[in-house]
Order: sequence, then structure tokens, then C-alpha cells
Amino acid sequence: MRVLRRTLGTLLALGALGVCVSCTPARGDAGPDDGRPGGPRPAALGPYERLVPAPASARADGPGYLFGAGTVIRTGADASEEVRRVGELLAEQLRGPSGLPLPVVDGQDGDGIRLLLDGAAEGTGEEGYRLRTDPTGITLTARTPTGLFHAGQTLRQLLPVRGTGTVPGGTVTDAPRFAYRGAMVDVARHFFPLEQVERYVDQLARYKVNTLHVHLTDDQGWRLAVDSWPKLAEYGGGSEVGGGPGGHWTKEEYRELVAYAAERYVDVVPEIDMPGHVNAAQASYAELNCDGKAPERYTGIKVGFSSLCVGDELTYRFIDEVLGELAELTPGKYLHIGGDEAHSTPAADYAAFMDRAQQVVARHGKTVVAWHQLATARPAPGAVLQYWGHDRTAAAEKAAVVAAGKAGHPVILSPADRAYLDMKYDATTKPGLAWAGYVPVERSYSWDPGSYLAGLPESAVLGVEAPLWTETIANRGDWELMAFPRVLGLAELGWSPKSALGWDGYARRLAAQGPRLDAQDIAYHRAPDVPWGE
Ligand code: TNX
Repeated sequence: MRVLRRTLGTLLALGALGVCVSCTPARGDAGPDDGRPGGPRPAALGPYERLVPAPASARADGPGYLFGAGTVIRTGADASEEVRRVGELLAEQLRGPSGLPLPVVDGQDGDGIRLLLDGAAEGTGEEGYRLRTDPTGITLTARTPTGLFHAGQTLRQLLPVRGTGTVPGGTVTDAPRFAYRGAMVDVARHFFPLEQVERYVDQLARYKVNTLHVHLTDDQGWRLAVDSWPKLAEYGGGSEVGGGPGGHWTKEEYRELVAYAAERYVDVVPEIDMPGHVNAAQASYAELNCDGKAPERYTGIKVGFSSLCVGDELTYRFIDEVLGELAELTPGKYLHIGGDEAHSTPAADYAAFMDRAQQVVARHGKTVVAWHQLATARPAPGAVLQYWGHDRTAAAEKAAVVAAGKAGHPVILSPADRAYLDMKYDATTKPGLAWAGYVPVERSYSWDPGSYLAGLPESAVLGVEAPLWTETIANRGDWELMAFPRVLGLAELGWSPKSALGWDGYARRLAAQGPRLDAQDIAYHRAPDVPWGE
């Protein structure tokens, strides 16, 4: 290894093309000393070294391919509809920045960008891919269309931010570490139109995030039309934090979001939070309250004050009808039923309610996801737990999650003091909360999901999710300021092998993403600990 490093250092110093990403050159190996404090400026990263998330392996070698006026996208003569669709979407994504026509053509023969399904593609699994660049073109190979899509997203990062140019020769072989790589948006505290959520899906899919968890209901608003309980959206949707007008999505709009995400290989996991966080529902229907009285709609930011009426059968008809309609709208396998902060529901009632809610989900053919408080009740076989604790979470609470994980419940990690995108970066961040502490970019990235919860084996970790709660976030600017750049690091923790992780290398790769974020008009947080623009 040391010999290899030295050789690489020499190659770099010579300006040669040979670079192995997983063998990062020792610091100071390359680049002239420009007299700056802190020593020599590191050599600029080549395209194969800049990828986020870092691939399982990447190597630049040999002459490259000129991506230019003559480039076509080839999907193969016998390509399936789906592969053609992946090719068309890739063409669409590349046309804007490059200004090229990029026709999508049948047949693999000839130069260009080739999309190839190959059931035997080694080391790529269900979602991975191989990408090979030589003077004749760039060949993307995967076992599945999902893998081809991810390969296309890698290709986007190998190309210039704008215009055309030569992609150096090289090979990437890549596959994710974790199956679940998620981001959550809370459209309940503040309502957001579909366009904003679709824009986020586009941004996330570039970094191989494959799940969008949508927090659809909370005390402050109910955001999805439900035919059997129409006032939920009509009345309960008409409020939000701060007294704004709120809003809701029709079923048609929700279907559109699901389809939009699916085209980008992102699954939607809808959440109806219960038995707490239900004031909007209770304001819409008096009969959902134990005392039969509907409360006012709520526009503050307190949590834990509302609870469904656990002893009333009508409650179970309600959740059956709501979850039934939601299951019907949801092609993915998961329904999220919340279960957090049910401070107004006594523990025994909570457990009894969650038993029944889990049965309802199963009856509608779906798998339960719930916040990790479910571990303190009785998680049903197969139920997935989403951990949102933090460094100061009580040991007993963590132990319950670890025990459930060991007993076969997959765990999604969203530690609030690392993964919560609504936590302020520092004291100067305008939007955001700080109950879990400040979460600077380095802190949000510098943890290992495979060993994060002591005693929880990596095999029990389904993946990582970055939630964006919106009590303090009411517009696109604040949304993107809080999500970017932290969500890129969380995407990397979900995808990249442990051996590729590390703050120093990541900070440089992240810095290289700056111009790409700028090109998308994302006003990201220019974290002082990242060497932007070097
Ligand atoms: C905790 S995380 C909550 C949310 C808040 C969030 C704000 C979780 C399961 N519950 O209700 O919006 O903190 O950071």
C-alpha cells in the first residue's frame, strides 16, 4: 500500500492520469508550496476523485472521451422501455448544462454514451453499476435500470459543470453500502407546493438518495386529500405554523409526486403521524376527540399535546380508512405511522394503539416504519424503526432500539444531532432550531452508521435518513440553506463504503460540488470548515 501511495504521488506530481481514489495520496504529496499558511495547496482533484458520494472504487487511466457535438446516447437495439426511459431522462439532464442535442438512439455500435443492462455485471448488486470511459465513449453497465440511473448521475459529475469537454479515461465500479438512503420533508408545519418537493427529489437523486419520506400530517396541518374524511384536508389543511394559509395536495398531485420520484428511482414513504401530532385531524372532526369537542386549529410549534382517542372504536375506523387510501396511492412497501412524542397518550394506551395501527398497515399489505419510540411498545414482526435520538438520549432508550434491532427490526438512523437538517449550523444560522445542539457540516458527516449505536450490528442498519422539519422553514431559500450542503454528506454516509469516508477527503470533494450547487441556483450554507473555491 505504501509503495502504491508513493507511486501514485509520483504519478500525480508528473501530471500523469493514473489516480486511485480509494488510495488517497498522503497529504502534501502533490502541489507546489504557494507559501500559504497551513502549507502547500493540494493539487486540484480530478473528475474521478471528486465524486459525491465517493464510489466503491474509481480509477482514472488512459486517454479520455470527447463529450461534444457528436455525442449520442445509445440504449441498445433490444433495450427495454425502462432502459430507454433512463436514457431519455439522462439526455434531458445533460442537455441543459451542455447545450448539446444528445439524441437517444438504438444500438450499441458506435461512439457515445452507452447504457447496457448486463445481468452478470460484477460487484454492482441491485443498485450499483460500472462506468468505463475510453476514447470511443462512456459505457454504463448495470444489472438493473436503477443501476443505470445511478451510473448516469455519476456521469453528470464527471462532465464539466457547463459546456463540453474531455472526460478522462477511467473506470468506476460502484454499489451502495446501505439499501435505504433517505431524506424527509415535513410539509405539515409549513405547506409546500409540489414543485418544491419535486425540485428536491431532483437534487437528492443526483446523490443517489433513493427514498423520500413525506411527513404529511401534524398538529399544524393535514396535507393530503382523503376521500373518506374530506374535512381533513379541506379544513385541517388550512393552517400552518405562524398563521399562514397552509394548503394540501390532491390525490392526483400526490400520485404525480410518486411518479416523478419513481422515474428517478426514489421511493416515497408517506407518514401519517399518530397517536400524537393529530390536532389538525381533531380540529376537522369533533368525533376524533375523547370529549367530542373539536379544538381550534393550531399554528404554534409545541409538540406532544394532542392524542387520538385510544379507547374509541371510531379511531380505528378512521386510521383504517385513511391508511387504506394511502396504501392504495403508494406503490412502495412502507407506510410510516409516526408514533413519536405521544406525550398525551399514557404508555399502556400507546402500546395498545400501536398494536392496532400496525395491524391495519399489515392488512393493507404494507410494512410499518415508525419513529423509534415504537421500540418501547411492541413492534410487529418486520416493523422498521427510525432512530432520532442524540448523544444525550437516555441509555435505556438507546438500549431498547438496539435490542429491537438485534431481534430483527431494521433500523433507519436519523440521529438528531447529526442528521436533522433543521438544526442550526451555528449561532449565526437564521432559520432552524437548536434543541439537539448546533450541527455544523463536519459534525453532520463525521459518524459511522455501521457502528453508531453501540451494540447494534451493521447488518441491522437499513440505512440513513436526513429529516427536514419545517417549524422555522417557510420558503425554498431557507429549505435549501438548511439542507445544503449537509444532505450531501448524509447521502454519502448511506452510499459509500466505510473505507472511503473521512472528513478531510470529503471536505475537498464537497468543495468541488460548490459550482454544481451554484449552477442549480441552490443558496447553500458556505460552511467555513469546507475549502470552497480552492
Ligand atoms: C422532533 S423527530 C420531532 C418533530 C419536530 C422536530 C424538530 C420527531 C420524531 N419529532 O415533531 O418537528 O423534533 O426538530
